[in-house]
Amino acid sequence: MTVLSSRPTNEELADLARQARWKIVETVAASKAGHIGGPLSATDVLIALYFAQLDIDPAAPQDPDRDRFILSKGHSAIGLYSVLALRGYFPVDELATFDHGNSRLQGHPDMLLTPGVDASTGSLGQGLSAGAGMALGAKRLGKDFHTWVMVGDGEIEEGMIWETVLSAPRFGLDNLTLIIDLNGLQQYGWPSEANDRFDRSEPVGHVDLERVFTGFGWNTLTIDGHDFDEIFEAFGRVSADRGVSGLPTVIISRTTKGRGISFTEGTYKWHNGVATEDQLETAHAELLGETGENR
Ligand SMILES: Cc1ncc(C[n+]2csc(CCOP(=O)(O)OP(=O)(O)O)c2C)c(N)n1
Ligand SMILES: [Mg+2]
Repeated sequence: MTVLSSRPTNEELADLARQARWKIVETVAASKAGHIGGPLSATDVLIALYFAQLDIDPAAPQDPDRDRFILSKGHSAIGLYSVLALRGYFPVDELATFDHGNSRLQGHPDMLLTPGVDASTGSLGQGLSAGAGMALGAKRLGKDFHTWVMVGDGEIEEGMIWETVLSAPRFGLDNLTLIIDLNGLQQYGWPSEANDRFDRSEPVGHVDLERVFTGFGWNTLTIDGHDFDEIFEAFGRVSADRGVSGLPTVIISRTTKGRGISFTEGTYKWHNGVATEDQLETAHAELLGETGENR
């Protein structure tokens, strides 16, 4: 179904990711509000999904047989919109309307407004349950499509996530893949005696997620979520497992919050934020400029 004639090279994907990252920071600055760190950590995986993995057609966003993708960490909407625009779901220029009252591109994804958005999200913790429902529905209807869900690492503190982690293997959902964007930061963390403004790092740093998910009966893969070879190795294993283990797969995607721009990388302070003119210049040079670092 996908309209791309062949899979882009890693270099082409990296170039698309840089464009998407620029659109994220530029759009949020123009709208004067929005999230930065979470969208930037997820960009490479989103580009890999939309340009080389998902069986989709931007011209037929409601095709009942399309693969589904749910951005459960809905505050990263601008990251998804940037990738959807580059993939051709709507004009890239429309990103300039982000978060405006009458825009199709709201601050959190709205499946009734935006072509390519498969679930409305933003209240953290709900997307995996919705995805399991889609995967179960596909089984019941005898459809082949695959359902992908991305959650944040802070988001998995939500109890509803674990209800589905418990039940998805029981329903044999090998057509469901969970991606955890493990960027080591959320918005706020545990109170700390050493720092009365909270320790904002490592929301689940004390948890061995591989052991936990394996214990719940999931196939478990851990990757560098900024390395296209590792991303595609994981995607390949998901595809190869369809009809084999009968189990859902979790991809633990190790990433850096704010990835790609020097001043946003690795800090909770850019969970959300609006870049100044000077910062926009720096971001543009680093992402797209000839002399930039091209991270
Ligand atoms: C149920 C719920 N509680 C709180 C929030 C506010 N909130 C938005 S983003 C965020 C932090 C999420 O951290 P993480 O899941 O690690 O996302 P990322 O690091 O990818 O931005 C919080 C608490 C929310 N959107 N939904
Ligand atoms: Mg996080």
